[in-house]
Parts: sequence; C-alpha cells; structure tokens
Amino acid sequence: KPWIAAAPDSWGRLHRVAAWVLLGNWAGGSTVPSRTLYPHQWSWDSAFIAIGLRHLSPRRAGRELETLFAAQWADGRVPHIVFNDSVPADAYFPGPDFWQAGVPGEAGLINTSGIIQPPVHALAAWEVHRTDPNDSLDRGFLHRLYPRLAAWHDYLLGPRDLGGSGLASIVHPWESGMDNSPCWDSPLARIAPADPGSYERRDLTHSDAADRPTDLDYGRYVRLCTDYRDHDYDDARTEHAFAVEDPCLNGLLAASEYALADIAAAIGKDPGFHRARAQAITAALLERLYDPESGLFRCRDLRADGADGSDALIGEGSVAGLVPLIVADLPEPVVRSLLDTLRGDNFALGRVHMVPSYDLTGSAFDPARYWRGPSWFNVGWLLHRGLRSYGATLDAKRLREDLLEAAGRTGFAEYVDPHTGDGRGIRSFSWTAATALDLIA
Ligand code: 9YW
Repeated sequence: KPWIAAAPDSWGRLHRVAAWVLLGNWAGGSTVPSRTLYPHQWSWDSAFIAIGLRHLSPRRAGRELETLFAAQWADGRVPHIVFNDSVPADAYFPGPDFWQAGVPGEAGLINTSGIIQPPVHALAAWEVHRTDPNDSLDRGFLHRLYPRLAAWHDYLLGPRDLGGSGLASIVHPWESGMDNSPCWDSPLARIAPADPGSYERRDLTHSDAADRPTDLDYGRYVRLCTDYRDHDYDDARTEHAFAVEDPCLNGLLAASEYALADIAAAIGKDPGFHRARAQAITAALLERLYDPESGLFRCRDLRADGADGSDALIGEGSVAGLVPLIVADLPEPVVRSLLDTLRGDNFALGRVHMVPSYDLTGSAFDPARYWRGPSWFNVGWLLHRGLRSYGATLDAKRLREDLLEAAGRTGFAEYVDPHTGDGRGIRSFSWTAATALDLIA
C-alpha cells in the first residue's frame, strides 16, 4: 500500500505539505505537537494526530495511540503529557522535575504529567481501525487498546465524577485543553497564585506573550498542580479547589463511549454496556449543562458557593458549549438551537474565519490570546463532524473549505484571528496538519 495516497480533489498540494509537516513532527514513537513549543507527546493532540496520520499510515497512527496508552496509569488515567527524555528537561515548563510522576515502561520509567486532557482517544482508535480493518484486526490493535480505553473511561466516570452526576470533572484549566478560556476566570479567581519566583515559564521563548496566557494565569495553574502533586494525584485526598464539569470534555466522552461500543462489537464483545453508558452521559450532559435560553451547553463550577441560590453554571459562552454537537442522538430542538447559536452573532459561522473559541460579543473576547477568541483547527474539525452528522451539509462544506484554506495560508498555524484570519501562535502545528489531512480524505 502506498504511504501517501493521492488527494481526491483540488487540495493535492495542501495534502502533500500537511503530510510533510506531520511526518516532520514524528519523534520515533509518537508525534510532537510542535518541535519548538511542545516537544513532548500531548494526549488529545495525539488523538487528533492519529485521525490524520491514518491517511498516511494506519499502522503509524495506531502506534501513536499505543505509545500514549503505554503511559497510562494504574488507576486508568491517561496523562496529558508523556515526556520525551531525549529533550532537555527545561525545554518545557512544567517538565518532569515538576510533576514527579510516571509509570514503569519496557525501557525504564516513563515520565508523565499527573493531569488529563479530553478523551478523544476511543473516537480516534475507531477511526484508525476503520481505515484498514483487516490489518488492524490481524495485528490485534483493538484487542490491545480496548481494555485500556475502557479503564480510561472508568477513571473519568469513577474517581473524576466529583459532582456525583454521571459526568467527569476537570480539576485544572489545562485539563480542558482550552487553557485560558474566559470560563475559568471566575473559578480561578479563588485560587491564590504560586510565588512567581518559584518557577520559570518556557513558552514565551517561542511565542508572543500577547498570544499566550498571562503570568497571573500561570501562577494559578502552578498552584493547582502543586496541590494535586502534593496529594500524590489522589482524587479522594485532594481538595480540588478547582472542579468544573466541562461540556467539551463530556461531549467527547459521550462520543468516545459510542466509539467504544463499536470497538467492543468489532472484537466480539458485548457493546451494550458502552451504548448504555454513552446514553447516560448524554442524558447527564443535557440535564446538568444545557442552557436552553442561550442554546449552548455551559460549564458547571462545582465549587461556586451558590449562597444566593444561583446555580453554578458559568455565564461565559465558550465554543466548548457547542462541541456536544458531535454526540449522536441529541434531541432535535437542542440540535436546532445549537445550530442557531453557531450561526448567530456570538459565533458567526460563515462570517468569520473558522469558529471562534469564545463568544465574539463577550466582554473577555480577545482575537489574539489563545483560547479567549482565536479559532482553532481541532475544534473546527469537531464541529464539522457534528454539522455533517446532523445534516447541515452546506455549513459543513463551507467550514471544511474555510479550515483547509486557513491551514494552507497560515503554514499550519496553531490558531487564527477569527476576524482577520491571520495565523497566530506557532506554525507547522501537528493537529492543524492532521485535521487538514482528514478533511481532504
Ligand atoms: C501549553 C499542545 C497543547 C494542547 C492544548 C493547548 C496547549 C499547553 O498546547 O497547552 O503549554 O499551553 O492549550 O490544548 O493540547 O498542543
């Protein structure tokens, strides 16, 4: 089989460059998000990367996921970073010295972080398998991964169901994958920042400070990880001063649980448990996080005191609240409202570049700063999938062209300004290339 198949339409050149970017970021057993800014393996990045890489080599895409799951902890959690020991320890902050975490591997200790990222993995594993099902089954890819994926979801719905509601909670903004989203401003305001002299940021060496989280954000991020680390990352013993139910993470969990059902069926196991669990997550999402007034899912702050009787749904409108569009079988009125919100003035689908990460009319909107406004390619890919699955064909077609055009024009930027379309952050970013490859295929 050819490694790099020809692209089916006019995106042939983009396909070649995307392949070149992605293969150039291959580090031997997995792909780095970026050679400069992120020189290790990141959890949800690897899932998006595998979804694109499968079009170049399904085996390598499988390896990407298996490398990540080789660093899975005994409690089922999949760490958000797996450190590459051939990179200097101070290349990224917080590095292995900070986390002091890891698991035994075949070639010694695998250093990892102690927090998580959204569970896109079962979805990715299923897509990788579907690319070449016979070869995948012959090699036992799903057989090996299935128990690990199931343990990962068990962790999220077990120790991480902090609200006892059937949803997983995040205990750090980094766990959302949308680090400095305005949704975290109010829950973070309660956290005392760590002493700025106690650590040194590394990200500003490679990126413009105006495009990145602030120093105050970082102080709070460090405080939260330090508390978790000092309690051995034990969810039962850590106070978790930050605890939020996030619709993006839980929407991905529901979609991944459906994929896990397909995976179970493909290897001759009963899919019933996973189907029922996917339906239960979907029901909890709708019950706990859906806000019919705004046509958007919201984040629920489990530590808001609610003394005034108010509920703890966070007011800020983030694109995280539209991601549940990838979940199957949502009630029709919910789908209709989500589509209206996507097309309306807050997210302006078709009138701005891609889909902004935060409400365009929100008071915290900033077109340049990371997850406070810029449009991201992984999120665009997810929404494209949701639009297609709910029959919004024209919107999906336009979004696809928009994503591909922006990826090519910006040299596979990390994110773009939704108003001008200018590339922001670093270039040759892996999931930008990977999602482009998948959209072209
Ligand atoms: C950081 C790697 C990661 C992504 C996250 C993104 C960013 C790490 O980069 O976080 O240092 O800011 O927010 O979603 O996985 O690409």
